[in-house]
Amino acid sequence: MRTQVGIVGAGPAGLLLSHLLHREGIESIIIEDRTRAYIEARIRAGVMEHWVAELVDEIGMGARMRSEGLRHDGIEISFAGQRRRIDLNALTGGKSIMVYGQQEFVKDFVAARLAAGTPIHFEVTDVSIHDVDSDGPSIRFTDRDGAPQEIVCDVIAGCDGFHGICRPAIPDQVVFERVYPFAWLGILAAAAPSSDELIYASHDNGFALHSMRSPQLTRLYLQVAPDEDINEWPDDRVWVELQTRLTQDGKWSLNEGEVLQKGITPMRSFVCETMRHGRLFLAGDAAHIVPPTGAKGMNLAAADVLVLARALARFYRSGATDALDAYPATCLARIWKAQRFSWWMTSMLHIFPEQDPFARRIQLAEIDFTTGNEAGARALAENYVGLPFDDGPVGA
Ligand code: FAS
Ligand code: PHB
Repeated sequence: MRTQVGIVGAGPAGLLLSHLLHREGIESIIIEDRTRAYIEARIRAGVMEHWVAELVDEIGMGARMRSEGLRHDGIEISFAGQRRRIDLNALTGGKSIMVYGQQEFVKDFVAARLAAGTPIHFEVTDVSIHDVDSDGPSIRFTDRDGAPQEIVCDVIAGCDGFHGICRPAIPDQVVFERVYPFAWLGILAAAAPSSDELIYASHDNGFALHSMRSPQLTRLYLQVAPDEDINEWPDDRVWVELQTRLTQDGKWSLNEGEVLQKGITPMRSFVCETMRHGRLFLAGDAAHIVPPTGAKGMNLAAADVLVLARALARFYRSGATDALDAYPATCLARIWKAQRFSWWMTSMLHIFPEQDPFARRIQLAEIDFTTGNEAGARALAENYVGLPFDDGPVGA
């Protein structure tokens, strides 16, 4: 097969990139190692930054998001027996977040790509990439019928996530990593959300988060040990701990319901700054991972592919490679700010092993200042709804 851009991975990064390229008249082919049903059912991110929701509207993909998604103008933080609201809308000149599950985003974009005639090869195996140092790189794989296939293209977009095969193909990577001493146990419950907005809770037992997916579905998370055995957490133990950590102000209780999904996600900060090698460009989780406390993962993937799509459009229009050459630096300016914010939210709200009482008092003081002082609250709000795009490279 021959195309302009070969995309490895049909997650938010790969699907959005293909859609943005299509609008520029640039062809792509997507390969995905899971089934369509699997990727459309996988429960992951829940929060879209303001500009991402606007971008989804601008590219004609906002109908279901606007009718089924939940626009939120604030979030709440629960600590030291109280709950305080961060008025995102007032603090950011009218911006908000959109709560719309990543799996819904994936469903919308898979349908749109297939309807537009973009080939998506699901259930591929034995994927390898070749000649990325040439102007004719290729992707080889076995299709779901067991036939060997090859895509010859101008550019390969590595959108295959943290465990994909594209990043390992890059030599001499410049990598930064921090693994946190805890994980998140997440559940999806058939229960009406107990609050209209998200609640981030910092309790002496650990962090907890109340989120949602619809008026009938609540999404909840608990901080647990990094090597936690999920079998140690039967549903009733999960609910008891969620009630303890989230309703510490004593003025409400959490609606409980059937647990439809339960899983443990490890927490790390990871950046591979070498986001480009020849004609291979990494985007999204293939290049970076953030702890989900700041709700940045999917939003960073969207930012990377918007930069890449614009750079590819410039290249195909004029032959100029300057924007492609600047791709890593342009993305890293945003990536590192999102990493900092995610690290800060995580450090402020989680209980660290062997954390001494002084450190806990400092945490509580930081939450008190952030939620009680306009400057502190605005700093959180601006980062949470999504910073404006800037072009300055980090640490050049
Ligand atoms: P993705 O990992 O979503 O997509 C990569 C795709 O490539 C996958 O479909 C994969 O099957 C495919 N692939 C992998 N290897 C391949 C190969 N060799 N060939 C072909 N295809 C291949 N973010 C938040 O903001 N909030 C959250 O609550 C949150 N929860 C998460 C929970 C889990 C368990 C995980 C793993 C991540 C979570 N994230 C969360 C982060 C997540 O939302 C990512 O940021 C987002 O999926 C990034 O999108 P992509 O870069 O497209 O990567
Ligand atoms: C979610 O709804 O899954 C969610 C929301 C906010 C976060 C992390 C996850 O910070």
